[in-house]
This record gives sequence, C-alpha cells and structure tokens, in this order.
Amino acid sequence: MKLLSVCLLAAALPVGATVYAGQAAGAANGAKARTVELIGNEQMKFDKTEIAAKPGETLRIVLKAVGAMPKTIMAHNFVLLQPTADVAEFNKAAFNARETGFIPPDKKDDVIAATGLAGAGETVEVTFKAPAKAGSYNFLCSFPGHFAMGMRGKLIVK
Ligand SMILES: [Cu+2]
Repeated sequence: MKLLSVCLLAAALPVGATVYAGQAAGAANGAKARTVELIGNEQMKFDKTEIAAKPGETLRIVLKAVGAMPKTIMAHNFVLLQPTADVAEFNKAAFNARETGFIPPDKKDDVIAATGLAGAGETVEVTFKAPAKAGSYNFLCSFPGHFAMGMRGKLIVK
C-alpha cells in the first residue's frame, strides 16, 4: 500500500520539465575512463550491487533502464554518496526533489557523482573519479520508493 501511494503521488506530480544534467564532482577531463554498465529494472533493482574501483580511478557509469512503465512512475538514477552522508536521510530528502532529478538541492554536498533519470529504454551516464581513499561508498537510486526496495549498492575502493 505504501508503494502504491508513492506511485500515485509520483504520477500526480508534473512531468519533469527541468532535465537534471548528470553531475560529477571532480570529473577528470581527458582521463581514460573504465565503463561500468548497470541495469535498473521494474523490480526496482540494480543488476550489480557492488562495483570495485581503484583509488582515484576514472569511472564511467552507464545506467540503462529496462521495462515498459511510463517514466513519471518508474525511472532510475545512480547516485554515489560521500562516506559522511546519511544515505537514509538523503533518500528521504530526495522524495520531494523531482524538479532536480531527485537530488535534493540542500544535500548536493553529499553527492560524489550522479546521473540524470532514465525511463524505460533510456540510458544515462556519468563520468567521475573514484575517491582516492579506500573504503566502501554507498550508491542508490533516489527515485521515490526504490531505495526501500533495495535499489542500492556499494562502490568498493581498494
Ligand atoms: Cu530506481
């Protein structure tokens, strides 16, 4: 029931007139990026929940959304968070941030890298440098309801 109301609410909101451009803090221009392909599906899951990276490695995350549902009620993004970020709080704030692609403007500092939203059949991507510090970094889809369904994972830097 909770999921249903999330979907209804999402459908009632205006279709995103503002396209959120993928952002990446400290993206390396010119550096050769390693591409990692991710798939997001209508079961609200990523096909990979762990991505390994070397410290400072340039990564290009390519996220493809598969399915047939309208983008207003089913879309995905990839949002990588700083280790200091509270992922649950970020996700909660994202709920009301449709105009900015579900990246809450007041929590932009929590974001290492983020794509725009991909609806069924669409692909979005972002290129960024993995953190220089070894560790485990949370990523999630911040479309309402998806984090709760398990649409999240870890970037493991080592
Ligand atoms: Cu999603």
